[in-house]
Amino acid sequence: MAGAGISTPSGIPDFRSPGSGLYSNLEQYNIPYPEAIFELMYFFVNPKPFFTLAKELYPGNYRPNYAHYFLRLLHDKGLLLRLYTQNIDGLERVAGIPPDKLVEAHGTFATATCTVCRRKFPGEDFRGDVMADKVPHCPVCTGVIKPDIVFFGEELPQRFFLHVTDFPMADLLFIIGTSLEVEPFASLAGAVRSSVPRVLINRDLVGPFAWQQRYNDVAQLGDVVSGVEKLVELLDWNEEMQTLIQKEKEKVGRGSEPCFPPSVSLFLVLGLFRGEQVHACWG
Ligand code: CNA
Repeated sequence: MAGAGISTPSGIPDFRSPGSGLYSNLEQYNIPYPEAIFELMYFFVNPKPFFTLAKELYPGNYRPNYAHYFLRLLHDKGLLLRLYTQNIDGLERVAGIPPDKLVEAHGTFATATCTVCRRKFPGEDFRGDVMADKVPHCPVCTGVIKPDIVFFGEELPQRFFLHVTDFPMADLLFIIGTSLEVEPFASLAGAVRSSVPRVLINRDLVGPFAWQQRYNDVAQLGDVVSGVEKLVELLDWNEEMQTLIQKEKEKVGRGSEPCFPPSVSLFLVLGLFRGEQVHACWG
């Protein structure tokens, strides 16, 4: 499970970090309260603040970072059952995680829908408008176009319901860079079997790690990238990570080859922390 905190090292502000988060820097959006930016009723009256944010987050502006590539490496090793992300920046796709391994729970800019005639369009069609600070309009009926980002009160994408079968099957859950404050996403943290270790990599304790720890919960508090780096070091995946990142930088090759018994080494590392308190850190 991932949230805005995996993308702050790429330069995209999250919502709730005091000082740097979007909720602390709302002057430019000129909205009455933070949530208004994702409220349909507000959007219909004044779509500009949302498009100011959309301009910032539109795919193409940012690059994936170490944390995204760690998730990609899990996939390359055949270890990633599914990545549930709340992020709308598309960096998981850019990092090479295939769409069938992804649940973009709060939607995507990859597609957009006319709010009047409901026609669907590729998000890319409106990139020019968004970058030019224009509210995009439907080429057919002139209605306002809304990227397929889930607003408060809207249905989550159908794929979100994959959680019903995914979570009971998981044998390890990473929760990275999220405040676990947005439902129903946040509740997924409680959907794995109680014997399954949950690993939080985040600046602070959140959700059940703060109020309902399990004996086998592990928390690596601090910066997401240094937390993931420590894990990669303990797993002895350093070289593979470097190779993957280098390959991606050069935009050549197919990424790392899947290799030898990854699940064994992962559990060995976690085994080191079994029984430690939730405040325990790696390294
Ligand atoms: P949030 O509520 O802003 O929480 C982010 C969490 O990550 C907080 O607990 C932070 O302390 C933590 N964090 C941030 N940066 C770091 C870091 N470098 N190292 C360690 N921890 C860090 O964001 P959530 O994702 O939990 O909230 C859900 C909202 C935010 C979703 O609806 C998203 O669409 C929305 N959002 C997405 C993006 C994006 O796509 N990149 C950006 C901003 C907001």
